[in-house]
Amino acid sequence: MAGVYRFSFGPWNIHGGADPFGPAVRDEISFAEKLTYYKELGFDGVQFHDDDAVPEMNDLSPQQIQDKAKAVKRQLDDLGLQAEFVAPRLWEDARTIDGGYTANDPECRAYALERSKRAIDIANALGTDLIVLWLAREGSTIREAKNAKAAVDQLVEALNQMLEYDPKMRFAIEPKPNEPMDQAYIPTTGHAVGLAYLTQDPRRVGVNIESAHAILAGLDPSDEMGYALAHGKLWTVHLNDQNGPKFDEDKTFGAVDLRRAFNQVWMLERYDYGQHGEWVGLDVKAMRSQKSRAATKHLSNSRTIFLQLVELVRRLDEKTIRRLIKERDYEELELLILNHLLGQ
Ligand code: XLS
Ligand code: MG
Repeated sequence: MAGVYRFSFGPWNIHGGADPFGPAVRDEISFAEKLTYYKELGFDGVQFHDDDAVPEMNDLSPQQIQDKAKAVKRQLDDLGLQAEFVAPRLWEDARTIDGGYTANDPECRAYALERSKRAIDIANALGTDLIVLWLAREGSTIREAKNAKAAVDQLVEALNQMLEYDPKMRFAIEPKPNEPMDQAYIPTTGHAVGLAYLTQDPRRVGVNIESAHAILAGLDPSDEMGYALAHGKLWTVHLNDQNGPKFDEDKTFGAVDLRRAFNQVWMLERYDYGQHGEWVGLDVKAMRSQKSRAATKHLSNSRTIFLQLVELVRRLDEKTIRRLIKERDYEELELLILNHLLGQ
């Protein structure tokens, strides 16, 4: 049965345009105002970093954090929005300079874990059972400074403690091969799934696949999705696009390679993604050159492209495709796909 998709994005996807080489070029928009854009852009779900929901949370008590998060839940309710997930931000505080769960200093590791527990509290207050772990600084700058075997043990230990802290919460690891680190310890979906099986409750550890991160790892995002789906672990996605292996570009979905985007949509559509409550999440950046009023188009455009690709997938001539596969006529199959993408 053809599914109906629900879309989400995080408030960081609407931003002033600052990059490592220059300052913001657009006015900052408040969180409250960003929330009012969701519905008009076609989105019902909000992805959160813990401190998107509760700014300055390191200065607050656990109770204060929960109270503030509950107030945000009321804001969401008023606007008819839902929280999709909460991700602990473990890459800005001074105590996460050397990593979060894999920092060499045990006090810094303890901070990372405490912060993650507060993120779980926030998720509960916002009414979601999903935590996304983007393991930003869990990697190395130089090989010799850290120990890859010990790092995996530390990640398992941290996950076990989080699993124990809340027996209902699920954890989706978002793999990324590099940036900000030279090398990440959990660079691909395979690594993330492997890590899940080392924990005390593998059923509650899955993945968030970001298209750009797979491409940065030299992999095809739809194959990564297939791998996660085979394990029953594709719990959310961060769709976007990426022009080759360089810095993380977070381009509009399909903007670089429409065929690659089509194959991601086909994979999701084939396996009824979304039918068990999964959201179609986007993680896209507006071009820095974009003027303020137009700096949300990357979101609505990504959604539109996704839905147009769904239509294309549903119109595929499956019978001919099956015949061409049987005949092993992959040249003809390729032409069929290209013609289909060209609207022929
Ligand atoms: C960065 C990540 C980040 C996460 C959320 O590369 O994609 O935006 O998705 O923390
Ligand atoms: Mg992402």
